[in-house]
Amino acid sequence: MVKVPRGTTLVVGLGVSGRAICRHLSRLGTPYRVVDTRAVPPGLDEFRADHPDVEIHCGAISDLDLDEVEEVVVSPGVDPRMPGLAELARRRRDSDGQPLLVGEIALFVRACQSPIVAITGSNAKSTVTTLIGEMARAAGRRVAVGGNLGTPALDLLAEMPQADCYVLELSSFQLETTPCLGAESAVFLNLSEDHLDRHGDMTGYRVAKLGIFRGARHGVVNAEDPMTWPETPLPALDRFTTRPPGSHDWGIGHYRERDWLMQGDTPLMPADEVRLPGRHNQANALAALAAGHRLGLALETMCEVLRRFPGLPHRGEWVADIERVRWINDSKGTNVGATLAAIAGLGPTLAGRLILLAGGVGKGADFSPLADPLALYGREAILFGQDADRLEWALRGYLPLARVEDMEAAMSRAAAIAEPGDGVLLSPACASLDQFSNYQERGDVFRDWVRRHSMESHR
Ligand code: UMA
Ligand code: ADP
Repeated sequence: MVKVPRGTTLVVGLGVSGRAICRHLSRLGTPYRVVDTRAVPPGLDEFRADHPDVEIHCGAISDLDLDEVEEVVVSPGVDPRMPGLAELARRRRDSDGQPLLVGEIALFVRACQSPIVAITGSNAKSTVTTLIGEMARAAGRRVAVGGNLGTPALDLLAEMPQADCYVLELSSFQLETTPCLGAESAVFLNLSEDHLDRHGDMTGYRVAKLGIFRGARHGVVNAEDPMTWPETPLPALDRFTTRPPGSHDWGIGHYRERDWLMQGDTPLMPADEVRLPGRHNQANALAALAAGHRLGLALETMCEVLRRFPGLPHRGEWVADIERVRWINDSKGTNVGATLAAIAGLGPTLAGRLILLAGGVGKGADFSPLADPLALYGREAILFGQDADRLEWALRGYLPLARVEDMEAAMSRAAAIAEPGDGVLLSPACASLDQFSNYQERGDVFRDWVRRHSMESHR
């Protein structure tokens, strides 16, 4: 057994977050070692070259003697219930009684001097995080944006130590290892099935997400989704809905013969002037407004951002219209809730029918909620990847299905069967890791293929 000496911190994982944790500890001058359960973690040689003095153990955590370890800081992709960690996760430090095992966000909270706006939910985290960041920037604030999206949280502290506020997208994995976040505003957008392979069931998943409210001074929750509501009262709470709002809520009401975003009975802007398409994105806009309002950002400035923000790549991204067939890249649709929103957003706008490209790693989800909307709008679902069988069982009898080897074959088939007025939607309801490095790569492959196909059709 390799002993981790007294006073030494153990970093678990050498991925994007793990390397950011190491950089942070190096800056603090905290002695640390690294373990990664993979035989060859990505970027190992580069890390060794940059940190020649840091000891790295590749292999089982149970190979280490951690009796005297100072603190264990786990990467988000590492399950704190895994063998070797589960027992540590129950222990407290002798020095201050704090949990012995924490995640990167606990270190962030310890070091951060400015207000934190935190955003979680099963879907729309990145969109709302980016919107709030853009709103704060437009209002002249020095704002740093990152977390589960973009720059790892701990690197933000080094890049922008004097930020007026930090806007962080946080996953359930990050929240479950954060003892007290203490956010100025904590936004919980929605909850639908995801990551059940890690959290066991919806209760475990929700409990992890509720960690966003620990120590929060203000919350923003979805009035239509009680799963997002905190279990214990917060000092202040805002609610958003896509229905006419209650007196203090943010919602959508009828005014001058149009739908408007409203705060209580005050109309803010016509809903169809929000540049992001679909009702789900209007909900996202309202959540961002509520959090921005808490920060004291002017409503007018925030509405201007909503009028111009074009959305992020891979989230309902329009790629091309080819011979009157619309191709949409929603590769970030990695769970059933996101794919439902994409179908509900695109389906009613098409003159023809929708062709869905789906499949990959299902993470234990139930795919049956996709059946009815696909029966309503779908021409065919083209299925590929590890959980194609499970998708097929859930959808059989509701619309025509095709099974193909991979996404490229799915795109060829979609091009062959699409009729003018149809839409081809890549919204896989699954993670990509069986056939791609990540959802970005999957979306890039889709986008490149569609652009090539578009050029060929113009020749
Ligand atoms: N792994 C091991 N052994 C280890 C360490 C990691 O097998 O010792 C595996 C994990 O099980 C996982 C993979 O390596 O399959 C990556 O895990 P990681 O914790 O090293 O991941 P990072 O590279 O640090 O990236 C993480 C987030 N990934 C996860 O939570 C899985 C990134 O979110 C995030 O952008 C990054 O930190 C910066 O904070 C990605 C993600 O998919 C986009 N997040 C999930 C989601 O959005 O649904 C939660
Ligand atoms: P996250 O960071 O939570 O994954 P993103 O903003 O990246 O969120 O969007 C992820 C997926 O969720 C995309 O496929 C997007 O089209 C879809 N989506 C966006 N807003 C909503 C919403 N309010 N409800 C459900 N799905 C949504």
